[in-house]
Amino acid sequence: MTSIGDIHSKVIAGVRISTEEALHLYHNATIGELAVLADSIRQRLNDNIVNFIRNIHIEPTNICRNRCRFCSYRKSKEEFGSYTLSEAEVLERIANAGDISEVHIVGGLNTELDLNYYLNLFQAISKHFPLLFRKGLTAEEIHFLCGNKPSNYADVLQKLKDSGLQSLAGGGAEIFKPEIRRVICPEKLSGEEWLLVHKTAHRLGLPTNATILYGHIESPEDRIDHLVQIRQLQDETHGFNAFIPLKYKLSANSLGIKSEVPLIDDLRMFAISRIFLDNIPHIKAYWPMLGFENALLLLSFGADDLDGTISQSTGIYQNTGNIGKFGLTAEQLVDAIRRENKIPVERDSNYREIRRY
Ligand code: V47
Repeated sequence: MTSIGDIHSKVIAGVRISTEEALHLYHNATIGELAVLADSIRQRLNDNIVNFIRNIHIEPTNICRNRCRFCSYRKSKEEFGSYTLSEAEVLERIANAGDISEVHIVGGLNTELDLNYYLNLFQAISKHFPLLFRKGLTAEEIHFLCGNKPSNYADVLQKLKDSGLQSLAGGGAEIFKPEIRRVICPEKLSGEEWLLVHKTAHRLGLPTNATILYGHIESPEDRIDHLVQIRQLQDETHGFNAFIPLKYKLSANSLGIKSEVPLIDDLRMFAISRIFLDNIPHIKAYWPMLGFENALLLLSFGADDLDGTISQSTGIYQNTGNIGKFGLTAEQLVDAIRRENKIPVERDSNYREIRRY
Protein backbone atom coordinates (compact mmCIF):
# COMPACT_ATOMS: atom_id res chain seq x y z
CA MET A 1 0.00 0.00 0.00
CA THR A 2 1.38 3.41 -0.99
CA SER A 3 1.69 5.90 1.83
CA ILE A 4 2.48 9.60 1.84
CA GLY A 5 5.42 8.82 4.14
CA ASP A 6 6.96 6.41 1.60
CA ILE A 7 6.49 8.89 -1.23
CA HIS A 8 8.02 11.62 0.93
CA SER A 9 11.11 9.45 1.58
CA LYS A 10 11.47 8.75 -2.13
CA VAL A 11 11.20 12.40 -3.10
CA ILE A 12 13.70 13.50 -0.46
CA ALA A 13 16.11 10.79 -1.67
CA GLY A 14 15.74 12.05 -5.26
CA VAL A 15 13.96 8.88 -6.41
CA ARG A 16 11.35 9.23 -9.14
CA ILE A 17 7.70 8.65 -8.20
CA SER A 18 5.41 6.35 -10.18
CA THR A 19 2.11 7.13 -11.89
CA GLU A 20 0.21 5.41 -9.05
CA GLU A 21 2.11 7.45 -6.48
CA ALA A 22 1.32 10.67 -8.34
CA LEU A 23 -2.37 9.78 -8.26
CA HIS A 24 -2.11 8.86 -4.60
CA LEU A 25 -0.57 12.27 -3.89
CA TYR A 26 -3.23 13.98 -5.95
CA HIS A 27 -6.07 12.35 -4.03
CA ASN A 28 -4.62 12.06 -0.53
CA ALA A 29 -1.81 14.54 0.19
CA THR A 30 -2.64 17.71 2.05
CA ILE A 31 -1.71 21.02 0.44
CA GLY A 32 0.97 21.42 3.10
CA GLU A 33 2.52 18.05 2.23
CA LEU A 34 2.50 18.88 -1.48
CA ALA A 35 4.14 22.24 -0.78
CA VAL A 36 6.96 20.60 1.19
CA LEU A 37 7.66 17.97 -1.49
CA ALA A 38 7.44 20.35 -4.45
CA ASP A 39 9.55 22.96 -2.69
CA SER A 40 12.30 20.47 -1.91
CA ILE A 41 12.56 19.53 -5.60
CA ARG A 42 12.42 23.17 -6.72
CA GLN A 43 15.19 23.98 -4.28
CA ARG A 44 17.32 21.04 -5.43
CA LEU A 45 16.96 21.98 -9.11
CA ASN A 46 16.92 25.76 -8.91
CA ASP A 47 18.28 26.78 -5.56
CA ASN A 48 16.48 29.94 -4.45
CA ILE A 49 16.47 31.45 -7.91
CA VAL A 50 13.33 32.77 -9.55
CA ASN A 51 13.75 33.35 -13.26
CA PHE A 52 12.21 35.96 -15.47
CA ILE A 53 12.86 37.34 -18.94
CA ARG A 54 12.37 40.66 -20.70
CA ASN A 55 10.07 39.64 -23.50
CA ILE A 56 7.21 40.53 -25.77
CA HIS A 57 4.37 38.32 -27.00
CA ILE A 58 3.15 38.99 -30.52
CA GLU A 59 0.15 37.24 -32.02
CA PRO A 60 0.49 37.75 -35.79
CA THR A 61 -3.13 36.83 -36.44
CA ASN A 62 -6.26 35.93 -34.52
CA ILE A 63 -7.90 34.37 -37.56
CA CYS A 64 -8.06 30.64 -36.99
CA ARG A 65 -9.70 27.86 -38.95
CA ASN A 66 -10.05 25.78 -35.76
CA ARG A 67 -12.89 26.26 -33.32
CA CYS A 68 -11.42 25.00 -30.05
CA ARG A 69 -14.22 25.23 -27.53
CA PHE A 70 -12.09 26.79 -24.77
CA CYS A 71 -10.80 29.59 -26.98
CA SER A 72 -12.21 33.11 -26.90
CA TYR A 73 -9.39 34.54 -28.98
CA ARG A 74 -9.98 33.06 -32.43
CA LYS A 75 -12.06 34.83 -35.06
CA SER A 76 -13.22 34.08 -38.58
CA LYS A 77 -11.91 36.42 -41.26
CA GLU A 78 -15.33 38.06 -41.69
CA GLU A 79 -15.80 38.73 -37.98
CA PHE A 80 -15.35 42.20 -36.47
CA GLY A 81 -11.97 42.46 -34.77
CA SER A 82 -10.18 39.86 -36.87
CA TYR A 83 -6.68 40.92 -37.87
CA THR A 84 -3.43 39.85 -39.47
CA LEU A 85 -0.18 41.71 -38.93
CA SER A 86 2.13 42.40 -41.83
CA GLU A 87 5.83 41.71 -41.45
CA ALA A 88 6.41 45.47 -41.10
CA GLU A 89 3.85 45.67 -38.27
CA VAL A 90 5.51 42.82 -36.38
CA LEU A 91 8.90 44.52 -36.76
CA GLU A 92 7.43 47.82 -35.59
CA ARG A 93 6.01 46.18 -32.44
CA ILE A 94 9.41 44.72 -31.65
CA ALA A 95 11.12 48.05 -32.26
CA ASN A 96 8.65 49.74 -29.87
CA ALA A 97 8.97 47.11 -27.14
CA GLY A 98 12.03 48.64 -25.51
CA ASP A 99 14.69 46.59 -23.81
CA ILE A 100 13.78 42.94 -24.47
CA SER A 101 15.78 39.78 -25.10
CA GLU A 102 13.04 37.49 -26.48
CA VAL A 103 10.10 37.68 -28.85
CA HIS A 104 7.39 35.03 -28.45
CA ILE A 105 5.20 34.59 -31.53
CA VAL A 106 2.05 32.47 -31.35
CA GLY A 107 -1.16 33.02 -33.31
CA GLY A 108 -4.01 31.32 -35.13
CA LEU A 109 -4.24 28.96 -38.09
CA ASN A 110 -4.88 31.50 -40.83
CA THR A 111 -5.20 29.76 -44.19
CA GLU A 112 -3.92 32.92 -45.88
CA LEU A 113 -0.60 32.74 -44.03
CA ASP A 114 1.53 29.93 -45.39
CA LEU A 115 4.98 28.69 -44.49
CA ASN A 116 6.58 31.46 -46.56
CA TYR A 117 4.98 34.14 -44.37
CA TYR A 118 6.67 32.65 -41.30
CA LEU A 119 9.99 31.96 -43.06
CA ASN A 120 10.11 35.57 -44.24
CA LEU A 121 9.00 36.82 -40.82
CA PHE A 122 11.70 34.98 -38.87
CA GLN A 123 14.31 35.97 -41.46
CA ALA A 124 13.30 39.62 -41.16
CA ILE A 125 13.34 39.54 -37.34
CA SER A 126 16.80 37.89 -37.40
CA LYS A 127 18.07 40.53 -39.81
CA HIS A 128 16.70 43.56 -37.96
CA PHE A 129 17.14 42.28 -34.39
CA PRO A 130 20.01 39.78 -34.54
CA LEU A 131 20.45 39.67 -30.76
CA LEU A 132 16.79 39.00 -30.01
CA PHE A 133 15.91 35.36 -29.27
CA ARG A 134 13.14 34.15 -31.57
CA LYS A 135 10.74 31.75 -29.87
CA GLY A 136 7.48 30.88 -31.46
CA LEU A 137 4.86 28.66 -32.98
CA THR A 138 3.10 25.87 -31.16
CA ALA A 139 3.00 22.26 -32.35
CA GLU A 140 -0.48 22.96 -33.72
CA GLU A 141 0.85 25.76 -35.92
CA ILE A 142 3.71 23.53 -37.11
CA HIS A 143 1.21 20.76 -37.93
CA PHE A 144 -0.85 23.30 -39.90
CA LEU A 145 2.20 24.62 -41.78
CA CYS A 146 2.99 20.98 -42.65
CA GLY A 147 -0.41 20.52 -44.32
CA ASN A 148 -1.39 18.24 -41.38
CA LYS A 149 1.26 15.72 -42.54
CA PRO A 150 3.60 14.40 -39.84
CA SER A 151 5.97 13.26 -42.60
CA ASN A 152 6.67 16.97 -43.24
CA TYR A 153 7.52 17.91 -39.61
CA ALA A 154 11.29 17.55 -39.95
CA ASP A 155 11.52 19.42 -43.25
CA VAL A 156 9.35 22.35 -42.12
CA LEU A 157 11.01 22.65 -38.72
CA GLN A 158 14.44 22.65 -40.37
CA LYS A 159 13.34 25.40 -42.78
CA LEU A 160 12.00 27.48 -39.88
CA LYS A 161 15.20 26.92 -37.94
CA ASP A 162 17.27 27.97 -40.94
CA SER A 163 15.14 31.14 -41.14
CA GLY A 164 15.85 32.09 -37.55
CA LEU A 165 13.34 30.28 -35.31
CA GLN A 166 15.22 29.24 -32.16
CA SER A 167 12.67 27.44 -29.99
CA LEU A 168 9.02 26.36 -29.99
CA ALA A 169 6.31 27.48 -27.58
CA GLY A 170 4.53 24.87 -25.49
CA GLY A 171 0.90 25.51 -26.43
CA GLY A 172 -1.52 23.18 -28.16
CA ALA A 173 -0.90 20.26 -25.80
CA GLU A 174 -4.15 20.86 -23.85
CA ILE A 175 -4.88 17.35 -22.51
CA PHE A 176 -3.55 14.43 -24.52
CA LYS A 177 -6.46 12.05 -23.82
CA PRO A 178 -8.31 11.59 -27.15
CA GLU A 179 -11.80 11.56 -25.57
CA ILE A 180 -11.20 14.98 -23.99
CA ARG A 181 -9.57 16.43 -27.13
CA ARG A 182 -12.60 15.34 -29.15
CA VAL A 183 -14.77 17.59 -26.95
CA ILE A 184 -12.57 20.62 -26.32
CA CYS A 185 -10.49 20.85 -29.51
CA PRO A 186 -11.76 18.34 -32.08
CA GLU A 187 -9.87 19.84 -35.03
CA LYS A 188 -6.51 20.04 -33.30
CA LEU A 189 -3.58 17.69 -33.87
CA SER A 190 -3.64 14.54 -31.70
CA GLY A 191 -1.60 14.09 -28.54
CA GLU A 192 0.74 11.71 -30.41
CA GLU A 193 1.24 14.33 -33.13
CA TRP A 194 1.94 17.03 -30.53
CA LEU A 195 4.61 14.80 -28.99
CA LEU A 196 6.06 13.97 -32.42
CA VAL A 197 6.41 17.66 -33.35
CA HIS A 198 8.34 18.27 -30.13
CA LYS A 199 10.44 15.12 -30.50
CA THR A 200 11.36 16.19 -34.04
CA ALA A 201 12.18 19.73 -32.89
CA HIS A 202 14.40 18.37 -30.11
CA ARG A 203 16.20 16.11 -32.60
CA LEU A 204 16.89 19.16 -34.79
CA GLY A 205 18.30 21.08 -31.84
CA LEU A 206 15.27 23.28 -31.19
CA PRO A 207 14.37 23.35 -27.49
CA THR A 208 10.68 23.64 -26.60
CA ASN A 209 8.27 24.08 -23.71
CA ALA A 210 5.40 21.83 -22.71
CA THR A 211 1.98 22.82 -21.36
CA ILE A 212 -1.17 21.29 -19.95
CA LEU A 213 -4.56 23.02 -20.05
CA TYR A 214 -6.27 22.02 -16.81
CA GLY A 215 -9.46 22.92 -14.99
CA HIS A 216 -12.14 22.13 -17.57
CA ILE A 217 -13.64 18.67 -18.13
CA GLU A 218 -10.58 16.52 -17.49
CA SER A 219 -10.15 14.15 -14.53
CA PRO A 220 -7.12 13.90 -12.20
CA GLU A 221 -6.24 10.67 -14.05
CA ASP A 222 -6.20 12.56 -17.37
CA ARG A 223 -3.85 15.18 -15.89
CA ILE A 224 -1.44 12.54 -14.60
CA ASP A 225 -1.58 10.62 -17.90
CA HIS A 226 -0.58 13.88 -19.64
CA LEU A 227 2.39 14.31 -17.29
CA VAL A 228 3.44 10.68 -17.88
CA GLN A 229 3.71 11.26 -21.63
CA ILE A 230 5.68 14.49 -21.19
CA ARG A 231 8.09 12.81 -18.76
CA GLN A 232 8.61 9.88 -21.14
CA LEU A 233 9.51 12.14 -24.06
CA GLN A 234 11.82 14.22 -21.89
CA ASP A 235 13.66 11.04 -20.84
CA GLU A 236 14.32 10.40 -24.52
CA THR A 237 15.21 13.88 -25.77
CA HIS A 238 15.91 16.25 -22.85
CA GLY A 239 14.57 18.99 -25.11
CA PHE A 240 11.96 20.59 -22.84
CA ASN A 241 13.13 23.70 -21.01
CA ALA A 242 10.00 24.32 -18.98
CA PHE A 243 6.59 22.91 -18.13
CA ILE A 244 3.71 25.39 -17.94
CA PRO A 245 0.42 24.41 -16.32
CA LEU A 246 -2.17 26.67 -18.00
CA LYS A 247 -5.31 27.17 -15.97
CA TYR A 248 -8.51 27.16 -17.99
CA LYS A 249 -9.96 30.67 -17.79
CA LEU A 250 -13.65 31.31 -18.18
CA SER A 251 -14.22 33.09 -21.41
CA ALA A 252 -16.74 33.77 -24.10
CA ASN A 253 -16.64 30.30 -25.57
CA SER A 254 -18.88 27.32 -26.16
CA LEU A 255 -17.53 24.94 -23.51
CA GLY A 256 -20.37 25.76 -21.14
CA ILE A 257 -18.27 25.66 -17.94
CA LYS A 258 -19.70 27.90 -15.24
CA SER A 259 -16.72 28.38 -12.92
CA GLU A 260 -12.95 28.16 -12.83
CA VAL A 261 -11.22 25.66 -10.56
CA PRO A 262 -10.32 27.14 -7.16
CA LEU A 263 -6.84 28.35 -6.28
CA ILE A 264 -6.23 25.24 -4.20
CA ASP A 265 -6.45 23.16 -7.37
CA ASP A 266 -3.79 25.37 -9.00
CA LEU A 267 -1.51 24.75 -6.01
CA ARG A 268 -2.12 21.01 -6.33
CA MET A 269 -1.52 20.98 -10.11
CA PHE A 270 1.74 22.93 -9.87
CA ALA A 271 3.07 20.89 -6.95
CA ILE A 272 2.30 17.53 -8.60
CA SER A 273 3.85 18.74 -11.87
CA ARG A 274 7.05 19.73 -10.02
CA ILE A 275 7.17 16.45 -8.10
CA PHE A 276 6.39 14.17 -11.05
CA LEU A 277 8.42 15.89 -13.80
CA ASP A 278 11.77 15.34 -12.13
CA ASN A 279 13.50 15.62 -15.52
CA ILE A 280 12.18 19.06 -16.55
CA PRO A 281 14.34 21.82 -15.14
CA HIS A 282 11.78 24.63 -14.86
CA ILE A 283 8.12 25.05 -13.91
CA LYS A 284 6.65 28.29 -15.16
CA ALA A 285 3.88 30.20 -13.41
CA TYR A 286 2.57 32.23 -16.34
CA TRP A 287 1.24 35.28 -14.53
CA PRO A 288 -0.97 36.77 -17.28
CA MET A 289 -3.14 33.70 -16.91
CA LEU A 290 -2.89 33.08 -13.17
CA GLY A 291 -2.82 36.64 -11.90
CA PHE A 292 0.45 38.00 -10.53
CA GLU A 293 -0.30 37.42 -6.83
CA ASN A 294 -1.24 33.80 -7.48
CA ALA A 295 1.86 33.31 -9.61
CA LEU A 296 3.95 34.50 -6.64
CA LEU A 297 2.16 32.05 -4.36
CA LEU A 298 3.01 29.23 -6.78
CA LEU A 299 6.72 29.90 -6.15
CA SER A 300 6.11 27.94 -2.93
CA PHE A 301 4.50 25.08 -4.89
CA GLY A 302 7.28 24.19 -7.31
CA ALA A 303 7.41 27.11 -9.75
CA ASP A 304 10.76 28.85 -10.32
CA ASP A 305 9.93 30.94 -13.38
CA LEU A 306 7.50 33.83 -13.84
CA ASP A 307 7.88 34.12 -17.62
CA GLY A 308 8.45 37.80 -18.19
CA THR A 309 7.61 41.41 -18.62
CA ILE A 310 5.34 40.65 -21.64
CA SER A 311 5.71 44.28 -22.60
CA GLN A 312 2.54 44.34 -24.66
CA SER A 313 -0.71 42.66 -23.78
CA THR A 314 -1.23 39.15 -25.12
CA GLY A 315 -4.60 38.77 -26.80
CA ILE A 316 -4.97 35.10 -25.89
CA TYR A 317 -5.19 36.06 -22.23
CA GLN A 318 -6.80 39.48 -22.53
CA ASN A 319 -10.06 38.11 -21.14
CA THR A 320 -8.36 37.17 -17.86
CA GLY A 321 -8.09 40.81 -16.85
CA ASN A 322 -4.64 40.17 -15.41
CA ILE A 323 -2.50 42.07 -17.87
CA GLY A 324 -2.20 45.80 -18.05
CA LYS A 325 -1.47 47.37 -21.39
CA PHE A 326 2.26 47.31 -20.83
CA GLY A 327 2.82 44.18 -18.79
CA LEU A 328 5.14 44.39 -15.78
CA THR A 329 8.50 46.10 -15.57
CA ALA A 330 11.62 44.14 -14.71
CA GLU A 331 11.84 46.25 -11.54
CA GLN A 332 8.35 45.18 -10.45
CA LEU A 333 9.29 41.53 -11.01
CA VAL A 334 12.57 41.91 -9.12
CA ASP A 335 10.89 43.61 -6.14
CA ALA A 336 8.15 41.01 -5.92
CA ILE A 337 10.61 38.10 -6.12
CA ARG A 338 12.76 39.68 -3.40
CA ARG A 339 9.71 40.05 -1.18
CA GLU A 340 9.30 36.26 -1.49
CA ASN A 341 12.83 35.97 -0.12
CA LYS A 342 14.11 34.53 -3.38
CA ILE A 343 16.88 35.58 -5.77
CA PRO A 344 15.63 37.29 -8.95
CA VAL A 345 17.56 36.21 -12.02
CA GLU A 346 16.98 37.71 -15.41
CA ARG A 347 17.48 34.80 -17.81
CA ASP A 348 17.74 34.35 -21.54
CA SER A 349 15.44 32.02 -23.46
CA ASN A 350 17.58 28.98 -22.61
CA TYR A 351 17.76 29.84 -18.91
CA ARG A 352 21.28 31.19 -19.02
CA GLU A 353 21.74 33.91 -16.46
CA ILE A 354 21.84 37.46 -17.86
CA ARG A 355 21.76 39.27 -14.53
CA ARG A 356 21.37 38.32 -10.88
CA TYR A 357 19.75 41.00 -8.74
O1 V47 B 1 -2.68 26.05 -26.29
C1 V47 B 1 -6.32 29.25 -24.90
C2 V47 B 1 -4.26 28.18 -23.91
C3 V47 B 1 -2.36 28.18 -25.14
C4 V47 B 1 -7.50 29.56 -23.10
O2 V47 B 1 5.85 28.29 -24.26
C5 V47 B 1 -6.26 29.04 -22.77
O3 V47 B 1 6.49 29.83 -22.84
C6 V47 B 1 -6.83 29.10 -20.57
O4 V47 B 1 1.25 28.56 -26.08
N1 V47 B 1 -8.05 29.58 -20.82
C7 V47 B 1 -1.47 29.06 -26.02
N2 V47 B 1 -5.92 28.81 -21.51
C8 V47 B 1 -0.50 29.85 -25.15
C9 V47 B 1 0.91 29.32 -25.22
C10 V47 B 1 1.91 29.79 -24.21
C11 V47 B 1 1.57 30.70 -23.22
C12 V47 B 1 2.56 31.11 -22.32
C13 V47 B 1 3.86 30.66 -22.41
C14 V47 B 1 4.18 29.74 -23.39
C15 V47 B 1 5.58 29.25 -23.51
C16 V47 B 1 3.21 29.29 -24.30
O5 V47 B 1 -3.24 29.02 -24.43
C17 V47 B 1 -3.28 27.22 -25.85
C18 V47 B 1 -4.29 26.92 -24.75
O6 V47 B 1 -3.84 25.86 -23.96
N3 V47 B 1 -5.57 28.84 -23.89
N4 V47 B 1 -7.53 29.71 -24.43
C19 V47 B 1 -8.44 29.84 -22.06
N5 V47 B 1 -9.68 30.31 -22.27
